[in-house]
Amino acid sequence: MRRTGTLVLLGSIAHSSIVASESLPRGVGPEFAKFYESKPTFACIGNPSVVLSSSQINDNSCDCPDGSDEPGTAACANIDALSPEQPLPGSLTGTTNTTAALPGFWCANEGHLGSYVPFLYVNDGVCDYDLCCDGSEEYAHVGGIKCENRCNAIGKEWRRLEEERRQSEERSAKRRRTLVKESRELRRRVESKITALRDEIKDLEVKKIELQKKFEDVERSERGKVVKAEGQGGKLSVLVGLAKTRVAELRDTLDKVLDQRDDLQDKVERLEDILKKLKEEYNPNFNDEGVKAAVKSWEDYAAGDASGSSKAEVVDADVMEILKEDGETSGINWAEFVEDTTSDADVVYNLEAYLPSFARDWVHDKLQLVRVWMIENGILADNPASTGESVLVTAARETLEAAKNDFNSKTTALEESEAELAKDYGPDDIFRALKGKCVSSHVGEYEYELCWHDKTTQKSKKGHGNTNMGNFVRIDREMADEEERADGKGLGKGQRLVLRYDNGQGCWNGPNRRTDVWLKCAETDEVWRVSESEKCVYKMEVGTSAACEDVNEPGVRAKDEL
Ligand code: MAN
Repeated sequence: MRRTGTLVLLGSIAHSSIVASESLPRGVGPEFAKFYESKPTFACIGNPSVVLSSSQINDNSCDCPDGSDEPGTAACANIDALSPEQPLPGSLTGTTNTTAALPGFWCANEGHLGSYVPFLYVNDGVCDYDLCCDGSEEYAHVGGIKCENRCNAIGKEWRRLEEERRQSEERSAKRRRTLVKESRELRRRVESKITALRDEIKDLEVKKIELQKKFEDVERSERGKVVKAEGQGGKLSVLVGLAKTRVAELRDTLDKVLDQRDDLQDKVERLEDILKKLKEEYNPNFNDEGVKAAVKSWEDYAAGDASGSSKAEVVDADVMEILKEDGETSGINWAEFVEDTTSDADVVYNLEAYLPSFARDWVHDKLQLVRVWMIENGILADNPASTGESVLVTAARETLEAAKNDFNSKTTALEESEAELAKDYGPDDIFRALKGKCVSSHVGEYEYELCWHDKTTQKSKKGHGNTNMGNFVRIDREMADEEERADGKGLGKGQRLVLRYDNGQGCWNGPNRRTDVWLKCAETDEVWRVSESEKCVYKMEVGTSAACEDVNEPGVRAKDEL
């Protein structure tokens, strides 16, 4: 049919009960009825100064400059905005400046929707059922044509399709509501994560200051500690350290006493020799009382010595054994005690080795705290590490570092969450629920994939690998101006959401690939078509319920309506 596809439903009155009254002239639509009330005269609608007799209405002669005297004929079709370009041969005005008062010939279409038909189509010998299902525009039966009234069938089919469309719209709206709900929940989770992180960071700030102070205090007090290297480990080890020092002192004293004894023994021997000599060489006949008494005392001393003393003899070999340096083969092997670095505290630490790895860090922290507490309260001895840093200082430093690391990672997580919350996820935050999900479609030699708020990809069906067509940047709005498609899978006319994906894989000798993803409301998410208007600049047309109108749930008032 010649007009199919170019027809425009003019001023459709979406209610079949609104029809022009019987008394009105043919072709007058309901909204113009008031101009045609039965009067002897008729004033042109757009030019009321031009007054005609009522009999001039629909007399097939265009008398009004705006054509309003011919609502039911094609006589004024030349000034009809829907007619071909002016001026036409026979045009009254000869200009295109005239504005037609009426939008067209009114077809009441009872049983369907009333609509206007361009005046040019009136009595042109063609049934225009798309606009005039009752066939009333061919009332003159030009060339014998008779256009039967098909409004019942056409109206019924239209209502069926309309019902289908309405149901689909409802399903789309329902899915949209589900997405909005999911998005709200996701937003709520990010918000509560942010609140929790802010609290934790605040606590960690305080904790960091406390731990810094504690670390400095511990470091200071540890620097002044006396019991260090010798007395490693627990109380036993301290005792061993003290005993070793004591034994060394005693051995030193014994050594000196022995030297003194030997000196004294020398002296005694020399004195005995003198007295022995005196006894042997003195003159008993010489009456010297002093010499006689000395000899007598010597004889008594010598007699006592010869009878043997009951005193225990100190055996030199034994003393020499005692004086030998302690080591593995003699005396006490101190190393057995001192070199054993396993301290009482280590026993506590070793418990960790038996734990599963996921619990180890947590338990380590707790044990560290317990251990420090025990050391501070004198229950455990401190255990200097090989670095020379005491365990107490190490523990304080590690706890401080752990708090700092925790603070830094939580600060980063907070920044990420705040940025995430500030991102544009479209009306009602709806794309938050879709983020990371993908839809794809086979077009030509490629499979094209759209991942919401992530990237677009061109996948070769011949196994040439995937090409990034852009990474998500932002959401824009643009006007679409395309014919509606019969299957509804097209952008149509009106404002549409456009997702920009930029900076994809570089194009051979060209810019980086980018994609504009145009969205139109649909029941299911689907990539309808992909085109490459310029090299490596792609346009994806996608149906999704995320792009549907923000319609409220039936029976539920929106907040601002209350
Ligand atoms: C590939 C595809 C095409 C693109 C050319 C550019 O073949 O990504 O879409 O036009 O590269 O060289």
